[in-house]
Amino acid sequence: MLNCSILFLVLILYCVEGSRCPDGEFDKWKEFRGFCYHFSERSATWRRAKEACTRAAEGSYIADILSEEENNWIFERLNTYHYYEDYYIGATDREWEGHFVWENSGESLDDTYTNWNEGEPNQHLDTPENCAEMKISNGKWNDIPCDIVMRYVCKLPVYEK
Ligand code: FUC
Ligand code: CA
Repeated sequence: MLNCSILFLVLILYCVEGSRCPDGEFDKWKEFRGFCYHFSERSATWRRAKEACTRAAEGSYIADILSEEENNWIFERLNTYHYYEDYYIGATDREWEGHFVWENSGESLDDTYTNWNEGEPNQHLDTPENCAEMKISNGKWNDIPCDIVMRYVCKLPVYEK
């Protein structure tokens, strides 16, 4: 009987845990290790994307990526959707050229995690490339001009509501 109660509680907890992310405008948010992620249907400049992420849910922001596991999970999700588009992430060096930081925390990428594509960031052809995207081809990052319009990833801590 005790075992049954414990199983029941675990089931309830699982159900509650399974629905901790908000409903998105288009897609539901997906949960991974304590965070909810939203993969936008709409496209926007990096600044608009950042604003859209902030508006999407209380406490959400344009995604930082802090580990290989997180990067792989996001990459897999993007591939699962088969959108075949690159997505903005929350890294920028618009304040200090060459010094990429995460928008939400101000932390330097060099102090957290980086997954730049080979040769990146490269400030391609001297165009200012002050924002970062995840490439759908390999999950690696590229610096690109912030006024390019593309989809974006938002992130929201599960417990911050
Ligand atoms: C590589 C990137 C640039 C741009 C170009 C098409 O050179 O470094 O950011 O995406 O390809
Ligand atoms: Ca680049």
